[in-house]
Amino acid sequence: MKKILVTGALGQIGSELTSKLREIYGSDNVIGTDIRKIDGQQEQGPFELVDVTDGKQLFDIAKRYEVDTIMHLAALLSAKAESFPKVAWDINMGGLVNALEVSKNLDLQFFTPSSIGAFGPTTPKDQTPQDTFQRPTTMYGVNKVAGELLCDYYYHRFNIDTRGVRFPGLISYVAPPGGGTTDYAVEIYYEAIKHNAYESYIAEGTYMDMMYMPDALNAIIKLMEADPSRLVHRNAFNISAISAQPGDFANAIRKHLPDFKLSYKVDPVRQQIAESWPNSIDSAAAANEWGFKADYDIDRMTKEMLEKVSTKFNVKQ
Ligand code: AKB
Repeated sequence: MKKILVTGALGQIGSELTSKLREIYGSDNVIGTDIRKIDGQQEQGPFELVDVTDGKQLFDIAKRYEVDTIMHLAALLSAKAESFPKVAWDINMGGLVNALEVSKNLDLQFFTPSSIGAFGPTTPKDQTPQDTFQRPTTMYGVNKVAGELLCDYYYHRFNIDTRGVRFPGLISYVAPPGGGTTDYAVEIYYEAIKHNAYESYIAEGTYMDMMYMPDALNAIIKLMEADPSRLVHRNAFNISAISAQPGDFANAIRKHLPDFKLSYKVDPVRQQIAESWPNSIDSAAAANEWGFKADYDIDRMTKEMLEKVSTKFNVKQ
């Protein structure tokens, strides 16, 4: 029986992952932790306040609940990390090494996400291979590459069962992302429902990889349950579903809201980050080693996002 501790459990991935894990493994077997509480969101199962930069606190909670797995999600995203690089280093690297140390000391299975942010301007832009140049130019990217290597290190050096994927921009309607470069692809749906218009901070024609949250959650669970003997790469698997630029979202939205208007007011910081990332990535290694497959393309995701966001705001489409 699995017993899983999730850090960053109230974040964009964490809030949905925690609920899904509770459905699969039972509410009492999933311990949500976060640095904050949000009323009404931590009541569905065990929840503890944990600051991941405090290694002892994380260790004590993991030990008290006798968990066998850590899913470490707590992190600052790319744009926020660019505004506060030293804080990002402390949280992203300090939190990761603490979570890996807890896994080593208690012999836990370990998951943490890397990102398309681990690539940089010298990486091949289209169908970016699994193994390629990684010279990112952002603090977030530096953290992600170092994190990928650190997870490999804990596997080789201490035999910790570390696993991970490189997430593209994740699109969801439950909890908002915060401080990412790909956040526009979530905001566009909220603004489409509220105002039938969106002003994009990412320029027309800037492609990035994206994925709908249900595919991301399925990927985490499938990778964690995969037969270890099949894993050649353990950490940082490329996974991909949708390669899109702002106009592609607008066109998909117009199939449901024909008068939807998209305009642009480019944010130079996030635009520069976006331009340093791939247009699309090749997920063949994930498909071959553990059967990764995405179910949602942009049209299927858009239909569902518009329905769910309308329901959330009680708007009739
Ligand atoms: C971000 O934009 O920072 C994240 C990511 C791609 O890692 N969504």
